[in-house]
Amino acid sequence: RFAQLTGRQYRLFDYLGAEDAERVLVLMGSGAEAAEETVDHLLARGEKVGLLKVRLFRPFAPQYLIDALPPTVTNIAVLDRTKEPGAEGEPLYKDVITALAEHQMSDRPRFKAPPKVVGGRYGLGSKEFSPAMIKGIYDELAKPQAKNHFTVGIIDDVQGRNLAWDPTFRTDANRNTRQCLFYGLGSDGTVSANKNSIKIIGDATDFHVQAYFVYDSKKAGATTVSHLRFSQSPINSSYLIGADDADFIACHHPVFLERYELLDMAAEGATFLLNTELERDAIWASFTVASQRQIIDKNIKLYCINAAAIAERHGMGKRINTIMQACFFAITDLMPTEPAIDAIKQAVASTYGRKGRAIVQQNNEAIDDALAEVYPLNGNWRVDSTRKLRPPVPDTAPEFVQRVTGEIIAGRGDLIPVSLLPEDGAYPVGTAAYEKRNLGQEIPRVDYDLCTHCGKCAFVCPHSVIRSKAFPAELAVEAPPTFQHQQIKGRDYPEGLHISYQVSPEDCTGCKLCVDICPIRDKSNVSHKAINMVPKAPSGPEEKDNWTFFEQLPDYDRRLAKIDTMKGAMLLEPLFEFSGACLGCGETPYIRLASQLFGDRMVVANATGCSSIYGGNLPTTPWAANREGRGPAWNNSLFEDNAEFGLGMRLALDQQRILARDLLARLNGELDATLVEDILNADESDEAGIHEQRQRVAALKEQLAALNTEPARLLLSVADSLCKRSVWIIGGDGWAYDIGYGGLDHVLASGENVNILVLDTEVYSNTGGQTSKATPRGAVAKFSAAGKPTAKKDLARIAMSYENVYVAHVAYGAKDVQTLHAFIEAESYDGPSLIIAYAPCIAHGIDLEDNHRQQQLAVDSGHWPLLRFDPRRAEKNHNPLHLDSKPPSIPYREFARSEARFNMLWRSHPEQAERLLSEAQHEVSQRF
Ligand SMILES: Cc1ncc(C[n+]2csc(CCOP(=O)(O)OP(=O)(O)O)c2C)c(N)n1
Ligand code: SF4
Ligand code: SF4
Repeated sequence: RFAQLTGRQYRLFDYLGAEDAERVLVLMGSGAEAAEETVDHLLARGEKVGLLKVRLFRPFAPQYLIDALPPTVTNIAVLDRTKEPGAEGEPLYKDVITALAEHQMSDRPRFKAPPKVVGGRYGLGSKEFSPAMIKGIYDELAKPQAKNHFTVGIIDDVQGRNLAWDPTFRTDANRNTRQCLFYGLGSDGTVSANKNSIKIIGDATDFHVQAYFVYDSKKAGATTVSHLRFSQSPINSSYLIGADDADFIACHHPVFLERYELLDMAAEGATFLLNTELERDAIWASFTVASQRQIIDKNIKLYCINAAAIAERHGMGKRINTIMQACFFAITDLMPTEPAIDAIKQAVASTYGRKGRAIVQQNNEAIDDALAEVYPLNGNWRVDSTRKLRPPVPDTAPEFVQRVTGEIIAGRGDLIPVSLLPEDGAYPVGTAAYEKRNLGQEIPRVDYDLCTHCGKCAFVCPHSVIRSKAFPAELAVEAPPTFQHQQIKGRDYPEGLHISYQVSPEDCTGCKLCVDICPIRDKSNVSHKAINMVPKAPSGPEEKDNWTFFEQLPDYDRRLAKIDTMKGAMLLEPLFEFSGACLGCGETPYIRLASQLFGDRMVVANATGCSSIYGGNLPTTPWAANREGRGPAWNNSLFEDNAEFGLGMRLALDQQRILARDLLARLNGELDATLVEDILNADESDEAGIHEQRQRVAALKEQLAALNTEPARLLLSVADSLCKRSVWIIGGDGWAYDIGYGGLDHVLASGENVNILVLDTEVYSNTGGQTSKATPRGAVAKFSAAGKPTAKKDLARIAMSYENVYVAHVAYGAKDVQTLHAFIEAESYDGPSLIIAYAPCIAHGIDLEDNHRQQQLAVDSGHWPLLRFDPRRAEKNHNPLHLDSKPPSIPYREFARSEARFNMLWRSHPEQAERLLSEAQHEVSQRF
């Protein structure tokens, strides 16, 4: 019945191939499709090969497997898409070996001689599994002694387990398929437009269609590549489009011409569609030498469009997706243009209809303009460019960054040999600094005539792009001419000490939040502030030089910085920089702040969520080390066990410290007695104390190295634990309120000295905005389409019930100094601390340019009271709870109606929206 309904029928094992096959592949899953395509190709050339697809793995039915194999088989390769550490073979391989061995021992074995079986791994580490690789495996099976326990796709130059294969091998199916590639910029709509195109063509024509979408986990500015295939026959090509294969390539942003040799992917006679703002006669020169050569050699047809101008004209901002989609249909002959355009317009109506007719109208007009304005670019071309690809990382980067990180950034990660990868899995830090994303068209510039050095701009920058440093004026004598600096203001700092607020122009995302927060305006021109956005183009190169100069200036002595003031705290170097979070993300400023205050002693357990993604976004990480090589140690275990993971870090560090102190006492007679005494009684409650202890421990290590006895060596290995470490357990509300809550509660109750930072976006942001117990009543989120009917869980109140937990509720955009003080107090508290931090997110349906305003509204409406609960105050008979925000000054409605997550409900369920709003208002009033 299933077969009748779906046209698909499965046996426990499906055999395909020659009846008298000698070489047979056994595997399961999607890779079997590419294998089928390869077998068809080889059979057509008379090769005696076969393929056994495993349809049911457990329970495993060995007799059916034996029956399905051709009796002529002599060599079998069993492929597993897994690596089972500690086992002598992978699971399917071992099952097949056992089945064959048991069968051979039976009364009537089916095979004259037992077939030789080898096992191999494929497709691990996101590696491709292509017909060329599969052909390589069949070739290996033809050898008298095929390699066992091989890998395919990985360049294993350490154990030499990889098989050789010919990357130019193609199947007949590949030649009979139309293959299209689209390069888009993350969140420009390219992927959704292609999903729609596939649907249109699949519905309207008799083509079989297929699509793969490749992108990394950066939240903004990533490259997306859509691989679309169309064929008159069913498509089994379960792999990406390869070099020289694409019949159509679209480049949706000209920046890709500098990053990738896109035309390496083009087939002979392919079509190339370029979105460019350049005039016709300037376009040819914008290609690299290699691209120009490819265009000529492969007879590539060029089409161009200024989609950005059309989008701008119709008020669509950067959304060029429907424009480029219309061009795709206009210049390819996959289906007649007219019905395709009708279908795109229908999709526009159903996607954007809810947002209003104006948006639908804008898109429709832009589509019509696209059809009128896309043009072929012809010429008597010759190779005359001098352009080359921009190197993915600067040539000043360390060797590892150039040979590994840079290659991954450039999209050549699959070609990195095993020998170049770190043996222990530890990756260098601070690598996001090499990945210049150049997202901002405008960058901020400080007006030093107005600037009061308040530090607020550096405090709010979600990408740690604008920094401040204080330095003796004489160090700036050799500064580039446009480098800005002036005497630092305020009684706390000496004459001759200068300050500079400097932007890294290539890392700025142009989010404008630094300008938004600046409180100082020019009285004669109120639109001019002490910091303003200016176009990057003219000043960019100078600012780059200024940044390079700024970077080499020494950091201000941490012992002298007044870290409880905003200005002082912002003089500390951030050890979390240039993350790939969304532009204007509300989470990252909290993490950056912690890295500034405590980064050189931080140990971080990070729950899975946005913060683990932008925090450990291979190949780069924003977590960095300072000049002395000190920086946060960071790890991500799981979503659900993060609190326990961090507690384990604390307990391990404490055990090491106990051991070190014990050894110190035992070795006292052999070491400088005063030094031992001072180390054991050190006060590390401030930066000066921490600095002194580090110096003492450095001296101790020297003495221990000279001693060279067993206890001395043991103490040397744990001596660093004698210095203060600050354990941070970080994650989102989905982790803290829901999935990791049991662990969180356990850690709060443990009394151990850990700091927990909850980045509360009030939804599961990383996976697209699902409801959590932190979601406020009335908000629409995934799983709460009719508005969340229940109240937000009061995590702060639960934590306060323990009495010995430091608790803070903060919102940096509403009261920055309260946030700063909460972080300092939390870390200084010798017990569990919990900071619940309000973090506006794209999932709130707001423009993150309004991030600070939304935080203010949340606080002013009473939705997000600011508070600090410090058990140390109770010990002095004071109220431990300190409310840092005033009673609500605006109705809850004013906050709710300013965010689409609430507002949507008034459109879909107006009565429900009103009811939930009044319940939420009641809740707030009750709370105060
Ligand atoms: C046990 C488990 N379930 C689900 C997931 C998938 N997952 C990864 S991140 C994430 C959402 C995280 O949300 P939150 O904790 O609120 O952090 P945010 O992304 O908002 O910063 C989910 C559901 C997972 N990794 N592990
Ligand atoms: S515009 Fe945004 S990214 Fe750039 S410096 Fe300002 S706050 Fe930072
Ligand atoms: S928390 Fe929201 S704004 Fe920040 S990176 Fe995640 S999805 Fe983007």
